[in-house]
Amino acid sequence: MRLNRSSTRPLLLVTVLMILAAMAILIVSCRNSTEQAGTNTEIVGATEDINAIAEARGLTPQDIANAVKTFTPSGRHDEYYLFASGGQSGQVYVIGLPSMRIVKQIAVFTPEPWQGFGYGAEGTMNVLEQGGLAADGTPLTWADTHHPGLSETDGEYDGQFLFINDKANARVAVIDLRDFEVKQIVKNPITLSDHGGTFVTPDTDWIVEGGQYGMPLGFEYSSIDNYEADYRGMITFWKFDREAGRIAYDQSFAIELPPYWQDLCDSGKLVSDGWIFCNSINTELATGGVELGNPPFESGASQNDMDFLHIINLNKAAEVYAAGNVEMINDFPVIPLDTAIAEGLLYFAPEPKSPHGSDVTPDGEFIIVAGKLDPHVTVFGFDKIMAAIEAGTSDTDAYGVPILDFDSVMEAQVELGLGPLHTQFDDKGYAYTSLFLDSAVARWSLGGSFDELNEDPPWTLVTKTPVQYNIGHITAAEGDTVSPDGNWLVAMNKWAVDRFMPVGPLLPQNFQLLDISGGGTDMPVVYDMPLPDGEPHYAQIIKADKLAPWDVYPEVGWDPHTQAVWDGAPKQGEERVERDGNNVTVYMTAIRSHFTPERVEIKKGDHVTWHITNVERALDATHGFTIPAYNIHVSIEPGEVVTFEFDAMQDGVFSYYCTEFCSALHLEMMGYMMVEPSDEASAPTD
Ligand code: K7E
Ligand code: CUA
Repeated sequence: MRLNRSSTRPLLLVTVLMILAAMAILIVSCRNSTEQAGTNTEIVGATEDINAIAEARGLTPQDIANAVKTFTPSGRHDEYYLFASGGQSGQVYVIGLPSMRIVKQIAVFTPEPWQGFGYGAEGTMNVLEQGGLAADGTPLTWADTHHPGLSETDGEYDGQFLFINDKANARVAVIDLRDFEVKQIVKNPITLSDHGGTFVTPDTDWIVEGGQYGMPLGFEYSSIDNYEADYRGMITFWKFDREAGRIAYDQSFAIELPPYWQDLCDSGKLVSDGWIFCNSINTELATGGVELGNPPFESGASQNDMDFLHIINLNKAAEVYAAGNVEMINDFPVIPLDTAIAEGLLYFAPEPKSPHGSDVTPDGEFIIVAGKLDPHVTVFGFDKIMAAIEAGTSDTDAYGVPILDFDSVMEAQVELGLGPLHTQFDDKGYAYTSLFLDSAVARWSLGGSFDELNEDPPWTLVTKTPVQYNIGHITAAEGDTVSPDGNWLVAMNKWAVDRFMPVGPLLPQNFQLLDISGGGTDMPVVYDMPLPDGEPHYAQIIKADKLAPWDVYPEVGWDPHTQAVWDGAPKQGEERVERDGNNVTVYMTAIRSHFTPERVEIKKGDHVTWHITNVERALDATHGFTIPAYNIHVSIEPGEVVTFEFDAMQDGVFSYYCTEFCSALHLEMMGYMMVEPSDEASAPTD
């Protein structure tokens, strides 16, 4: 069904449209240069007169060019998937590029009704419960998602899995890209907040979850007066079992770190494969207390000119873990800080100044750390780091971690502007860094092997494009791989301010698409997209043809949580209601436009287990199912079997029905669950 993207027809069409657009530009700019925002002229009917439309809508030549670059006609698919964190929604957005159309929201950490996630369906309830319990004993149902990470093979996105972290509760989720559904949530057993995740190693052997705020590992209480002695940072390495499509909890481990606030991490690649790099803040060990007359965190944690880039030898750490050289905290293996130092698997390099972002270049040779409170990005050379480690150092921090000499590991510093945060890469030897305070994207030239790819001298700022406004992350097409594509970049702006029609005091985010295919100073914003959710920190962009999602589940009776057929799934012709004492089991099928059975008669107090198989094989023939008053809602995609359980605590008549408008007789796709009152005084029935 998908269009052949290598066909020349779209190209031809684009060329023709470009020529038409260019003609329109000339005419519009001659006639209408003073009337920029005029939208008074009405466009009547299906005119193909581009000049007239442009004039009527007050479009500039640049607007028309941008529109032509991103417009995607009905039925044509996008070239890229953008997987964006859904921020506080605890979910993931799937967006097509270059059209910037939202195609899906994947429920991850938060109940989501349409997908029937967290409203009874057993598999989804299990995933939520597995994700840890809140203080009151109920499953955590929200998350602060930050960094989605696509699975990789040989340093290239492979389109199989997506991981994402929850900063608020230090959790990591696994999404299977065959059906775009979350399969697993792991709760970090030793700390409460994370940030440096999720990042994967080049073959997805490990999923990195770096910590954030210092705390006593293992959730023990200790007064904040004991911060230096009792509080700690950490980094966790989750082993990924690709075959099982799950994190192997019992093959995973953590490293104890000083109680600095570890921030963003990245995996080494190619030459630096096997190493992990995390920036940090609050090496001051500030403990706040502005109400007591102490400096507030914002200044207390920003005193030092230098913080510490954490340089971790992951391969060596894995050996130390395998040798059992660990301490158990909450039954989870942790390499103690002293061991990490003694085994030479942890080093620091000074980094200016309260930095944010740590990004490894596509060749693995350089690590870019953005200054945040310094107008520079600092480039560290991996070979220089290795040489400095080899040469040894006597300098250590207060915890005994060796500190490498800044000048001997620093390759370059590039002044970009105010508030540099995150860096991405292209195929032309450029790096791109978001500038939060400047509200801009900076393009700058890399050195080393990248030097030959463009005309610009190495390590220099080439151009800046203003964005609207307060940019956080940027993400480039295939931007974290060993071979970025270099055509598109999305600026993820936190403030929209005046970009969209007013919607009250809570405004959307603004994702802006930048065309980075030209070199030099050519880097226009071509599309603004409001994202009606806060606050998606990061996203990754993958070539669409790398994914092979299922159209429908492979076989009827498919359990998405085992990714296999379940033998017990209700089959057509074998639908029934079984009773065993107070336990009732319903075997139901769904097909346009009826459920079988259409009557389920039970008694108050029964424990009900209900299975429904959607026996459809047609694309998009999803049925929903709800029982009023019982807060049950499931989505049953073609082939899928869903199970839910409940206690029939309320008697009465309940009309269950299909919630997806699946056919002309969808309204008739219903049935009655009759719950007969039972005599409370008598013994349980049967
Ligand atoms: Cu800069 Cu969580 Cu990656 Cu937000 S983080 S922007
Ligand atoms: Cu099935 Cu509506």
